[in-house]
Amino acid sequence: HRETLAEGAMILRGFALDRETALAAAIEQVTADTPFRHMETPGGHRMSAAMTNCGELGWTTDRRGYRYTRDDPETGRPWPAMPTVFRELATTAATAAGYTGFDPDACLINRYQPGARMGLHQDRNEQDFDAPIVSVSLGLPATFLFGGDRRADRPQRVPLEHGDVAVWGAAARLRYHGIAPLRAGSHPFAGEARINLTLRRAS
Ligand code: MD5
Ligand code: FE
Repeated sequence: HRETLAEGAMILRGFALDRETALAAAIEQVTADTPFRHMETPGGHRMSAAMTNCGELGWTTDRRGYRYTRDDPETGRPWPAMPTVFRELATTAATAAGYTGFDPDACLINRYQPGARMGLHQDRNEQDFDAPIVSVSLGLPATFLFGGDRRADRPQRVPLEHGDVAVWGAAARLRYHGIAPLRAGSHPFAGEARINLTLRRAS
């Protein structure tokens, strides 16, 4: 079912569950080719979530800054193609949330192990903010921090579970957000981890 968090922000509970098997195979295929790694922030900190990408563009960070690249900086090879199941799930979810014509060219895959977190931030590295962002939660549950238009706005705590799909567009596209430190546990889909797919139109 569909839950509206705020203007432009919607959670489709369990929306990814009927594609679980295909999603697991696609994640395995991408990460076997292009493994998760802990990237470095411009400030010199190692990110606690491990990341990899697929699609034409991949989000990366290092000492030089945050950006999208066509090639994996670790290997110089293009990021793996975006699996059809990712693209179809993203466009179907966007449509269900009221955004037609979403055509993602970038999928960031985040892996959170117990204790990993993501501090409050905005997603601002994309060319235009008109396209929504679709995120797919898999494996261990997490507490999503849904902030406001300013970093200082106290975030709302929203539980996200395996199979939930969130669509962030319009007025929610630039809200501050993050993930609280992951609690230890085990889930049949991903073992002792949460995996999040973040599908975006970067260019
Ligand atoms: C995650 N990832 O659960 C989240 C899912 C990231 C990131 O935040 O940048 O890798 S995406 C959540 C999101 C995106 C854009 C806007 C809003 C939330 N929002 O308005 O709250 O690993
Ligand atoms: Fe984000």
